[in-house]
Amino acid sequence: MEEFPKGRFFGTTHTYLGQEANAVGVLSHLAAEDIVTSNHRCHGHFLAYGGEPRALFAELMGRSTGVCGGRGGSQHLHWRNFYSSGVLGGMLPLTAGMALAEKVQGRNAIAVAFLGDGALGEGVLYESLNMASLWNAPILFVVENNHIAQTTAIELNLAGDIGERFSAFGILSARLDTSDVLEILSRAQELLESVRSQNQPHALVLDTHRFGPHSKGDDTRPPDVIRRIQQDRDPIKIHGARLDTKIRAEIETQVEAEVSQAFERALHDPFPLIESHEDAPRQPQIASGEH
Ligand SMILES: Cc1ncc(C[n+]2csc(CCOP(=O)(O)OP(=O)(O)O)c2C)c(N)n1
Ligand SMILES: [Mg+2]
Repeated sequence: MEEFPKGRFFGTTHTYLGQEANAVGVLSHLAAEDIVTSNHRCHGHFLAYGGEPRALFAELMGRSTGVCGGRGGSQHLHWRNFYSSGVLGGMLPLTAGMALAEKVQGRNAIAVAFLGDGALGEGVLYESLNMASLWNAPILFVVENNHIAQTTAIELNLAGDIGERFSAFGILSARLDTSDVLEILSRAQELLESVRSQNQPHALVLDTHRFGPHSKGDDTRPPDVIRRIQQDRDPIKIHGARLDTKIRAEIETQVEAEVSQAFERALHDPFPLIESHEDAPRQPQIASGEH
């Protein structure tokens, strides 16, 4: 958010501040062959999946070492079995297809699809739920309900109940209103085990809060509302309070150093060659362990 106005990133950006417990709690249980699909708010999902901070920064900066060789940008990340798209709801039918393909081919992989409350207004979601349920595709749909879609509060755009949208298609759903990563971790574990063992879709609705603006400066919420959620619903504060003060400070120093180093290295990485356009790399060009 501080670097954006300096013109260092191309395109746009959507931070995951305030929602970190969701991706960490859910993705901690995944195996390497499992599939993750994500949306415009994908940076946090990508990092929780195990993506390299330097590759993410480099992608934002359009560098050849980026997640997609600098050509995808902030919203379009593909690495290993992680896929994101900025088209709201656009990944959901693809997730149904990918999960079904894994099942038909007799592999044990499952899929996790992240979507926001705003995507509940996309018709393609309901076609995807219908197919996923009918064909028993092993997917956990994770709705990150931060109660706002861009600048529109949920009260202004959502009729009815979120869980009932899933039960209408015969999909079981659970709902959690928490920013505590441990609560999400244990609930997600149960649901993912059930998706895997029963080979059918489930949903997890997480009531959460977005700390930053939708994108870069577009926040219409009153400052006192933002202050209150930052005070009460910060996953880092909630989980950090469990740690010994000294250990926490050490972890924070180490993480801050890793992030600044990743940023600096990306800043000095090369732009892709025009000639490489036909043959754009699909994997980060950073050797493992070098971050
Ligand atoms: C098909 C489509 N329509 C509109 C947009 C513009 N857009 C991007 S994000 C967004 C709101 C998303 O809200 P939500 O799903 O609640 O996710 P959040 O940003 O709150 O995480 C909109 C309307 C888009 N990217 N794609
Ligand atoms: Mg939202």
